[in-house]
Amino acid sequence: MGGRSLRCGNRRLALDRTRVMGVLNITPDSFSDGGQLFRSGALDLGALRVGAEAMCAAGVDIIDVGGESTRPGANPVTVDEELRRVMPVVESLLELDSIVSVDTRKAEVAEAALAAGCHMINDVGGLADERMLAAVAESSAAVCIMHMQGTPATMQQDPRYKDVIGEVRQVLETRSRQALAAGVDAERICVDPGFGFGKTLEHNLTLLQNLAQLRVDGLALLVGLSRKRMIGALANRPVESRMAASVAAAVLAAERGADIVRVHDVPETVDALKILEAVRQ
Ligand code: HH2
Repeated sequence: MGGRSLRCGNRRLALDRTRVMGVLNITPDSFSDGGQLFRSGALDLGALRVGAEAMCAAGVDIIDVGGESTRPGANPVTVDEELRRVMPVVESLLELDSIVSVDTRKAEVAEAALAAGCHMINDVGGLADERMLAAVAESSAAVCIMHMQGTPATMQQDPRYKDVIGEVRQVLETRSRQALAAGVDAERICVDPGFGFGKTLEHNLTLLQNLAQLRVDGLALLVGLSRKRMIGALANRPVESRMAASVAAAVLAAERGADIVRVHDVPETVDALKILEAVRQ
């Protein structure tokens, strides 16, 4: 069978249309959905499972489980705490039909998740942890390499670029070529410009306007704009009222070449992308 696809362990995701990655944050402090899955401090696995099943019913392609908030100013969590949050959820979700991704910057968390059978590692650190590349290379899982300037604690203090498109592209090119050289097949790699990760509103808009230039070596392109600060700034909406603007942003990103959009509002985004698909030539 021809056509582009992303290999995710024993699954293959055809990239013949824009695919949807649904966010499942296992964090008490994520900026838009933090805390909802914690009841009196303990993780509510039942509620989580119901949420994940609803995403599957709505047509999600990938569920992205994250145990550390990376919102601007967020404090890092320890490896043990991240494992405690993420692993029971990964094990539960692997019983479902979806591709399961783990959003982590830590090689130790990635190693445990890969050993449990997760299909993808979403590394917002862009392979900054030295062992991350080896962990992914030894598996057959997919990896998302995201661009971030600085670290979540300080990244929004004073982000600067001479040429934001060129610089982001350069980093994605370098890191993905390192992955290729380490033995990760091209069909297992996605790249992501990392909207809001060490970027001003102007930087984010420049990246979105020129998204097509961020396609690196034919690799899959993933984009996360959902409910972010830039969406809030443009629509003048607090975080709980950013759904419509986020869906619009996802459609625009898809039209400009995103293969996968990472979103909180799965049913609405799936519907919106059907309209785009119907008018696509
Ligand atoms: N954005 C966030 C987290 N992970 N991964 C990729 N590949 N691309 C992104 O743009 C991206 C990401 C931040 O959003 P969210 O998970 O909603 O918030 P928090 O980091 O506070 O949990």
